[in-house]
Amino acid sequence: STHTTQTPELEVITKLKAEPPKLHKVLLLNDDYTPREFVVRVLKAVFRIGGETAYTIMMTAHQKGSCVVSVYPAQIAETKANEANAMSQDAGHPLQFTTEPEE
Ligand code: NFA
Repeated sequence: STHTTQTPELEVITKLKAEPPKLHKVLLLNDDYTPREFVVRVLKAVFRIGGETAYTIMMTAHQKGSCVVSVYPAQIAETKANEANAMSQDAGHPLQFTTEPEE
């Protein structure tokens, strides 16, 4: 937001613009133990990703070490990663999701 003094007599706000939300990526990290089908289940349930896309994201992380799942406003990204990590922990899998700021 920008605040500009227009005259000596009166400060005039010429512009009050909301900043765009800061976006964070959610990343899926590979591990050697979590079953592929469980990864796909979490992607579908938490991130509302369709089965074919979920399978492709899972395989990309499997082959490359990590994969961007989606990009959200920072607080939503954190919540989604926390939900996915809780699902994984509850099921006894080491599967991990992380977040990082978008470029
Ligand atoms: N690498 C896991 C396996 O071979 C599958 C996996 C993919 C795990 C993506 C985590 C992320 N069972």
